[in-house]
Amino acid sequence: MLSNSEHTSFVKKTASSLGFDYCGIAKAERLDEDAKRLESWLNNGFNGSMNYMENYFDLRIDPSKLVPGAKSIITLLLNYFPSEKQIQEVPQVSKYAYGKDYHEVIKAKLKLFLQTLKEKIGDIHGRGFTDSAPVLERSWAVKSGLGWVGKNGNLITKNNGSFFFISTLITDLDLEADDPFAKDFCGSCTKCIDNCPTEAILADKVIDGSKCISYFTIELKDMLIPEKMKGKFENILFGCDVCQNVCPWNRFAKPTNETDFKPLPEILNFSKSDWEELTEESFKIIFKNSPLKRAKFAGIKRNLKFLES
Ligand code: B12
Ligand code: SF4
Ligand code: SF4
Repeated sequence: MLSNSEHTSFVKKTASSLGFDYCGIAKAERLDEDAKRLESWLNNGFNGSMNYMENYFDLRIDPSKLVPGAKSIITLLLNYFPSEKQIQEVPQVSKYAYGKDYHEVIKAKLKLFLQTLKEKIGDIHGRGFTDSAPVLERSWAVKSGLGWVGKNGNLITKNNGSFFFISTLITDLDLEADDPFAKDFCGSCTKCIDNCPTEAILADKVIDGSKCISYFTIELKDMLIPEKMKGKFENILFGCDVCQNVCPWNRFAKPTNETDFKPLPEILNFSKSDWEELTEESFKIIFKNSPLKRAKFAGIKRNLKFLES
């Protein structure tokens, strides 16, 4: 039988062999401090119309409610920083959405991860999540020692910045935990706050989700973008990277090795009129496996219209 430390190094090796850029481990425990932050965020209505954020509060703060007997949270980061970018003059798509939908890409990796652990270690239980369940992913990433939450709300790594997806594997396997990330390297910088086009970044790392361009362009289903936001989006079509683009730590971002995140040629090459002339039929074919399908064709057209008005 292998020791905890041998299990831990096997977990880290498996993470790297599956292409994850970072892997950290935390003891499974209730997130009491985060519960207070989440409660206040919800009480302030910062979730806007994202009603799903109000559901399963208990599960969000207690991993053992998602995996009975949970002992460890494995947090994995996957870099999505692209090697090629859109030119500035066309409607902008957030970098996370350049390639294949990360939910699908990461789900497949997590499945394989768990299978590999079971083959090596035996009858363990676990569930992998990325954005797919009530899990406070950024908080676990800090607790696993991977980085700090910046003033822009994002998890930032000291070596490669913040253009990473986070996923977690909650398991009943006992592993050696990493030290939580205790420092904060934002210092006196306020670039993200100063540059956020809609003043969605508040004090103490709180983001008013209901004012974020990412929310308006992706999450606001079947609704018009409020008039008072007119003229604030510059030429942002889907998602928003402003608070990450201006962050000095993202000077250290390196292009992803994940071939599934290779940018769709249409995203790199579409002109403004290509977006305007896009039909629903072509949208469904081109963006079949893309995060853009979350906004649907109607959402993309609404966003385009909003930029013109
Ligand atoms: C709802 C949501 C949104 C909403 C609301 C944003 C928000 N800040 O809450 C909207 C649609 C606006 C959004 C936008 C974006 N999102 Co989003 N989103 C989520 C989701 C589903 C839930 C987040 C949540 O629980 N919010 C509630 C607030 C209260 O929690 P929180 O932001 O996570 O903050 C916690 C920690 O920061 C912690 N915290 C703060 N300070 C400290 C200090 C310490 C010491 C500790 C331990 C913790 C801590 O306190 C909070 C509560 O615990 C997560 C996936 C997930 N399941 O976690 C992705 C997620 C946070 N989003 C992600 C991304 C990539 C984005 C965008 C960059 C996408 C884009 N380019 O358009 C933007 C960034 C906007 C921003 N500046 O935050 C990534 C973040 C990756 C990273 N490096 O941080 C996640 C983790 C998805 C993923 N699986 O990769 N998102
Ligand atoms: S993603 Fe854009 S709108 Fe949202 S907080 Fe960052 S800069 Fe502001
Ligand atoms: S822009 Fe500055 S303040 Fe904002 S997250 Fe980056 S380092 Fe922190």
